[in-house]
Amino acid sequence: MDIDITNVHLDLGAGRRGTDMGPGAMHVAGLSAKLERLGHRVASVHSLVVDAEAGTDEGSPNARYLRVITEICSELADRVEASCEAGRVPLVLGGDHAQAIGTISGMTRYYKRRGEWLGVVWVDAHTDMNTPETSPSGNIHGMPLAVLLGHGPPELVAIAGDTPALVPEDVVVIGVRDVDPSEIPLVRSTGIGVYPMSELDARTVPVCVAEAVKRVSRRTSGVHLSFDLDGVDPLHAPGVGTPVPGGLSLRESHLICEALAGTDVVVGMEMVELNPTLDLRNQTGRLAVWLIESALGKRILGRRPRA
Ligand code: 5AB
Ligand code: MN
Ligand code: MN
Ligand code: MN
Repeated sequence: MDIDITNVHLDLGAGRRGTDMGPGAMHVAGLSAKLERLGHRVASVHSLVVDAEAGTDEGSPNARYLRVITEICSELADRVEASCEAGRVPLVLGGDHAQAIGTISGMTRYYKRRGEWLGVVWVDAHTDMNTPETSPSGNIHGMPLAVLLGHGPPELVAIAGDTPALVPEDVVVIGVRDVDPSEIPLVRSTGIGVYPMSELDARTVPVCVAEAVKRVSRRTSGVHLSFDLDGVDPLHAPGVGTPVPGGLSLRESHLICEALAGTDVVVGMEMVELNPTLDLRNQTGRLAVWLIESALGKRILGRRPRA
């Protein structure tokens, strides 16, 4: 694969500062060298930063920093769309999860234009389906999936173009264990696929993951993995701003990545919500890189031969 890395130095979508340093921590953990060792080529590395002046304008408390988040997501969407256009794989390093609005809108602009669909696997402790009307915090990182399905601030929805980025049947969220009562109606009415931890426990992770991958690949031209590190149990991923106990184990997290890599459907990936100020000796940063390797083809007994 030819990979375009974009570092998104954004933390204004979250309630806690520090995810803007996430990309640096993943680079310190050796990301580029590890990708090259897998046989990929890092075609470019580019950084996006928040406009310093706009970053002081919090705006409405129901959608904090909407203006600056719209700006950075629009820029990100342009870059990602260009990567797809050039046949390269966008790898976006976060940054808080609001960035997914830019990443996924950019990707689906490319697919929609060709009359094709993009599948999304969203690993997360949360469903990220709030809108300014339902959000308990006003933090936009709790809203990106709603926006990508066409709900929420119109300027964010519009980054995908005339129609919403995603269709609910092409979306699954895995690892869920903290949903706000106020966002449940939208989760239910849209009909996205949700795998809460309780269902993963009852039906087993491999069965659910296989089913989830099948759902998002059924009619799509490729799958994007939006990986929120708080999906992983805080025991293994302490460096996140909104930790929730009872999450995915280390191996279960890899299994999701390996299952996607194994079916050759991955066309894009983002790793988000890494907050190095809360991490322990870059433990979560190193895990993030290891998970990216798994999603992009790493195998314990060597790289799977390319077809
Ligand atoms: B994350 C909460 N639902 O909306 C909200 O980390 C948390 O991108 C959102 O999944 C967590 O503020 C957003 C309480
Ligand atoms: Mn999230
Ligand atoms: Mn989360
Ligand atoms: Mn979080």
